[in-house]
Amino acid sequence: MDAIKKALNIGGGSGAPAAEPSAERLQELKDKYAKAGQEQVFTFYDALPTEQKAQLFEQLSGFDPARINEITDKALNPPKAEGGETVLEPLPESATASILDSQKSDIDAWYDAGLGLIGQNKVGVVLMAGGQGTRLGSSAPKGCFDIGLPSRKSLFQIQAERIRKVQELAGLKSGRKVVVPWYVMTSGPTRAPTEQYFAENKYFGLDRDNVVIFEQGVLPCVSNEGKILLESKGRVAVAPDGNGGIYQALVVSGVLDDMKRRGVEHIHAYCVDNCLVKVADPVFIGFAAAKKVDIATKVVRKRNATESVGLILQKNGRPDVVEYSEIDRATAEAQDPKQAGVLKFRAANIVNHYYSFGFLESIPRWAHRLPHHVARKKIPYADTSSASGETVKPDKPNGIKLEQFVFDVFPMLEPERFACMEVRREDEFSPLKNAAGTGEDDPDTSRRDIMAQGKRWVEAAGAQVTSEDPDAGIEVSPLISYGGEGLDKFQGKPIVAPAVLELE
Ligand code: UD2
Repeated sequence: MDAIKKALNIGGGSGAPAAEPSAERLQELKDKYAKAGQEQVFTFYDALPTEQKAQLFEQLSGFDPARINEITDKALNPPKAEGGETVLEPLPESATASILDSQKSDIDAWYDAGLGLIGQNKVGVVLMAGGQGTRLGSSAPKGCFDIGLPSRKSLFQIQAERIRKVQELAGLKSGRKVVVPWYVMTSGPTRAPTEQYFAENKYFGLDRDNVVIFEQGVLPCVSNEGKILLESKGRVAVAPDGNGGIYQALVVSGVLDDMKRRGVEHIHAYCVDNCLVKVADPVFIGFAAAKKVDIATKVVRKRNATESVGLILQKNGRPDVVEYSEIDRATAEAQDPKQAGVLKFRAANIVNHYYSFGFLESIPRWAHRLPHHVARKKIPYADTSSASGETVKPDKPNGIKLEQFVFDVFPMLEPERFACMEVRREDEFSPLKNAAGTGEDDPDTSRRDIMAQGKRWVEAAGAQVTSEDPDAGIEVSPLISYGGEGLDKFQGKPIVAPAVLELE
């Protein structure tokens, strides 16, 4: 494991209680940082109390300053594509299936195959829940958020119950006990509150042994001049290393070993803030397994040219994603030459990915090559130019956070090892990004979309839904239905919306 950690340049300490270093070990570390031009991190070291000396030494020992310089330089000056210009094209038809125009027989076949794999305990789920949800304005982990459903269920609870339901459906088919292990990736700020929330809610009825909460890495924040920032006199300013940190975290945390021990062969990785997410979706798993790809990704039709989503496309012949924060206006607004008024690049990334276990086993070979992106931020810092070293709260971006993007692994694949599935936005994507009242991607739109879906499901099953408010919806517990199935008992039944249908 140490060799892997070294290969991956893992940040973070060993977890052992911090001990004050010997004079020679301290000098060795000081020389290492001075050689990288980062000696400012020791500015206040000598005046620190012993405990803080030990903690700062421990934290600094977890980073390689030369590597931080290299990452920062590459992130600020990304290498140009060899051969000059970058060619962007929509993904070829061959790499894309669409639920919107697939044969029902194909979809049913994928569903059966996927449910069969789940029934053989070959499917695991990884939840990316390390984001800090700053736009939402809540300090709690996003998965704890209550979008105002009649049941008051949180996103975590909804997702946990979908896992319980898909285990039950697969068990009915396979006739055996089915376990879909749930690996929840957190970050420094979200780990403790997430663990506490799961424990308080008794893992929402899941077996505690099949819910593994692990933590992604952190990276130091860097000033606009490339200097590692201190948050206070005895602590480096750090930030989670982006959802692309999932790869090294899967290795270092032992999650990959746990998957291997369980015989997991197919992994679904998804974004916490999508209330419609089909966790361990049998159709998606069956589709990807049938195509024998290493990675598959779900997309929805982009809402408009300015929607804050990454675009799945082909870049220089390889599958890739151009993130919304890095796309140029011309590309975002380009029209499809064959369909007037339709965006040329319209396959919107929804952080909903499939991986073969075999591909994830290759992580140690390439994770250190995954690029870092720059987020310019206002980062509170201890002013090393002043003796007091008090923490300054800047009023404009004074530095950068370095983060990896989960989809940056796509270009490593030969096109035939990658597949894309277009799904219906109203059935599979309603992200919670903004605070209530924003009118888009906020708690109200989440609640509206999930209750509208439940209403469609029960009406399709023959229920007579009435309501004073035509927009009133119905919340259908995931424990009653995973994707609209099993609602026959509501045939002919009158239901007044808004309503919640829950297991007795
Ligand atoms: C993400 C996608 C964007 C689009 C959009 C749709 C990436 C890099 N960008 O943008 O293309 O699909 O979502 O909703 O995926 N997370 C971590 N650790 C981190 C940072 C994020 O686990 O250090 C998780 C986060 O908890 C969430 C997911 O990654 O589950 C996406 O993070 P975000 O909501 O901050 O990403 P966003 O909306 O900028």
